[in-house]
Amino acid sequence: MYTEKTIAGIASGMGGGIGIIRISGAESLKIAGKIFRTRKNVNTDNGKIKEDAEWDEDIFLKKESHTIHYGYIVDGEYIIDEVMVLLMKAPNSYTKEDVVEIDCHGGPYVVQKILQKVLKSGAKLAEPGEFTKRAFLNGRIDLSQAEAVMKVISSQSDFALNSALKQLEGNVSHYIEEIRQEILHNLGFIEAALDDPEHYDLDEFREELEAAVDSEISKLSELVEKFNDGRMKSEGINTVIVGKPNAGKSSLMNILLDEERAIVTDIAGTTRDVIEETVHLGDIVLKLADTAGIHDTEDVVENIGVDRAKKYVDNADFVIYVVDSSMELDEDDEQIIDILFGKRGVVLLNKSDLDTKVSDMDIREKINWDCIEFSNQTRQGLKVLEEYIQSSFLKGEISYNDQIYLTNIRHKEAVEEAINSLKKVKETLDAMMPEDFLTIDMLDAYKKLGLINGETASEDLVNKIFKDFCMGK
Ligand SMILES: Nc1nc2c(ncn2[C@@H]2O[C@H](COP(=O)(O)OP(=O)(O)OP(=O)(O)O)[C@@H](O)[C@H]2O)c(=O)[nH]1
Ligand SMILES: [Mg+2]
Repeated sequence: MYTEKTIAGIASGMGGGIGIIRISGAESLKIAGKIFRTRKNVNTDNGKIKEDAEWDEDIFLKKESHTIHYGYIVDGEYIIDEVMVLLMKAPNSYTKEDVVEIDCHGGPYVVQKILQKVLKSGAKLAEPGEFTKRAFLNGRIDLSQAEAVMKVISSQSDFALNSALKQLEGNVSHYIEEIRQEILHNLGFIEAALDDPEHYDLDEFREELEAAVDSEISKLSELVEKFNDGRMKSEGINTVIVGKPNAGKSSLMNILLDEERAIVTDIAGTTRDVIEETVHLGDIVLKLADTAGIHDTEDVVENIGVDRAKKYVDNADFVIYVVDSSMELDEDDEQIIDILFGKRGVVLLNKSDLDTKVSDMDIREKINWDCIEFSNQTRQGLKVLEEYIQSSFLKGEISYNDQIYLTNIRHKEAVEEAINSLKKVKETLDAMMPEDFLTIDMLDAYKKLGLINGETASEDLVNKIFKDFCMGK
């Protein structure tokens, strides 16, 4: 069992009606007992504790696990707040340690004051993610499940929540673990054959091994292939709005957001930095970025914005190219189209409410993207655009079937590295190289996959992962 100092932190978000202070560790029941009093022990008229009343600080040590106790948190002779105290004794708690949760009134001042009192009574302030880290170190959940906790918290769509919950249940770890066990099994056979060539014939085994490695590579490759799909569905589609100055990009951003988020003026070069917002379109989430109009300019600030816009296009899953169709295409459009090649996207022939000078044909001569006649003013084409994006990314309905999705880049990288090692195993087999070469690469694949559930993760990696957690989790 991983034992460390008792930790405490605020587990609730700011501003709710109820605040939660969580304490975990061997001292947590004792600490809570010190600062708690029941109704009998306080005088609510003057907000003080009754001096003559007896108090047993070990009260919670004697209470059953999973019970709730009503009373007051006190500081010296004064009451701080009226609370409920929840006891979850080891090992039946989030961290597998003794855990106490204090439910108090949700005001930031009161919550902080109780936390300070808990800290003064012997607990240490929890680092971000430290509760979950203890759950991991104490073996209650594995690393991929710990990461899923954060995904549940940051979910912004049904798909995200659903895949995070499945990961939390351990479906990613189980799937990977099955493949690991297969590798381990084969590895065991090779080692046995090397030790005892009389009883194990490796030559016969080669074919079987090759087939096994092929199937492992294909299962893992499928995970990698689906990664982008899973990431987009779960975290959102990185969507970038580009175009020349004054084309109507910020106006489009505002319409999609349904609020006046970006500044819109008739002055070219209004948007200078990238503005990012999240938009929900039915089941999908767009991470929308409005960028500075791209054109040749001497203006230093504007130029930085233009460079930034280009970088966003590089990383985009989807690009919305806004063209002011009331003006002829020019060299700046050529420059924009150059950076769009190879990307996925759509062209909006904007300002269709004015006299139009650009048609789909003019665009199609230059880039093979679909065009939508559009107007921010009359909202012509808005529905078409929304449906276009949805149908481009949702092949059918988003389904919540049993498919395993990797949505974490760390997992994807580990899988890719394992695939590389397995490919080396195949090369060794094909080249009829000595068997001990096989074991090195197979062991490597086994270890790489072990990074996902944390079995082979270094302390540094574990610390790095939990650093990104929120406070109190
Ligand atoms: N008639 C008409 N005017 C539009 C339309 N869309 C935008 N505008 C106008 O065009 C001007 C520029 O709009 P913005 O949305 O600021 O354009 P932008 O592409 O963000 O421009 P920069 O930030 O300078 O790159 C504003 O005066 C808008 O009111 C449209 O569909 N029809
Ligand atoms: Mg703008």
